[in-house]
Amino acid sequence: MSGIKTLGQFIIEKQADFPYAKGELSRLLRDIGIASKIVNREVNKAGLVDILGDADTINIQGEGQKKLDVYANEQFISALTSGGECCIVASEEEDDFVRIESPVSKNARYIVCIDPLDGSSNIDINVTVGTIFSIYRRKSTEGPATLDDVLQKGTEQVAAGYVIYGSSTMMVYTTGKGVNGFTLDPSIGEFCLSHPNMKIPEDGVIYSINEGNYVHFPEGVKKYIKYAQVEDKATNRPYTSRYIGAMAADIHRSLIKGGIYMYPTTSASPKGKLRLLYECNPMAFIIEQAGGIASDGLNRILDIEPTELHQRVAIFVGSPKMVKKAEEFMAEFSPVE
Ligand code: P6P
Repeated sequence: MSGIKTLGQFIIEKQADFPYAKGELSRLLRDIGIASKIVNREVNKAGLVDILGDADTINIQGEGQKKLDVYANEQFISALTSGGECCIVASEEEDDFVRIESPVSKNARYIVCIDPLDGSSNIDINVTVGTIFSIYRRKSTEGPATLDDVLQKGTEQVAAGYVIYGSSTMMVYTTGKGVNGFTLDPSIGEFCLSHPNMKIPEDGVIYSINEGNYVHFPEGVKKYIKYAQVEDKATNRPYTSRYIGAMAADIHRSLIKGGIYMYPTTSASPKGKLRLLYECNPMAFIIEQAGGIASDGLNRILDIEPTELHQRVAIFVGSPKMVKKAEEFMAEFSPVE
């Protein structure tokens, strides 16, 4: 395999970046990679087996669970359990955090926060979905890990990543030393390095938001959207609007082409819709590592102190120039009292 570098080879190679690493984080990342390949196999044939549609269950978010949501959640928890490096999993699909009790995990030092299948309503229409994960080191040193080990600020993450199941399946992750992207080569069943050292463009011409919520947006967001739509060739406006309905895919596009993804507060989601621990923090870590910005319109996402497991926040994330412009409109028209 001349010139091909697999995810496993890359992880081992980069382990040297962490002089005290004993391979635990490397093993954890590989476990997530394996579960992603299993989920990918089912996502790719979702239309052929009875795994489409609703699981007739509701998650803590009050959202109907798709069968594939439940399946993906089971696969990641199973991989993390057998891998032995994770002591707690906090999942969008679980009401409470899941403490991993297994002989191999008794000395596990890592916490994984995960959205196993983000944007799963896209499955039935064959549109991209994603997995988003965040990895922390447990803070407690004795006894079973607790909720305090999970509720850590985004700046404490040791790694974060996403998988997008789209026209190809990609994993993009960071361990705090840049961002690298891997594309799954089905012919060898390996994620191969395809996007080394990813950097987000400083500016862009694509904005991504669910404009169906327009009437309920903060005034600053409304003003930004109108700014994006005004003709001004000097600043490449009007911008283009793109919205896939899966955060990982919309943010991946911004990472490649430049752009901004926004999910502000709305009447239905007065604190924002997206979850801090397993959607906004990991995506913020990745985008900052690629040279971008992620805030709630005012505060840096990674500095937000979590208070609850499924805490929701507003998010403005992407190319620095675009996010800063949106923040200016928020400061002027929707100042925080
Ligand atoms: P809406 C998917 O449910 C998700 O969490 C993100 O991936 C996505 O960007 C957003 O919510 C879609 O929400 O309200 O626009 O359908």
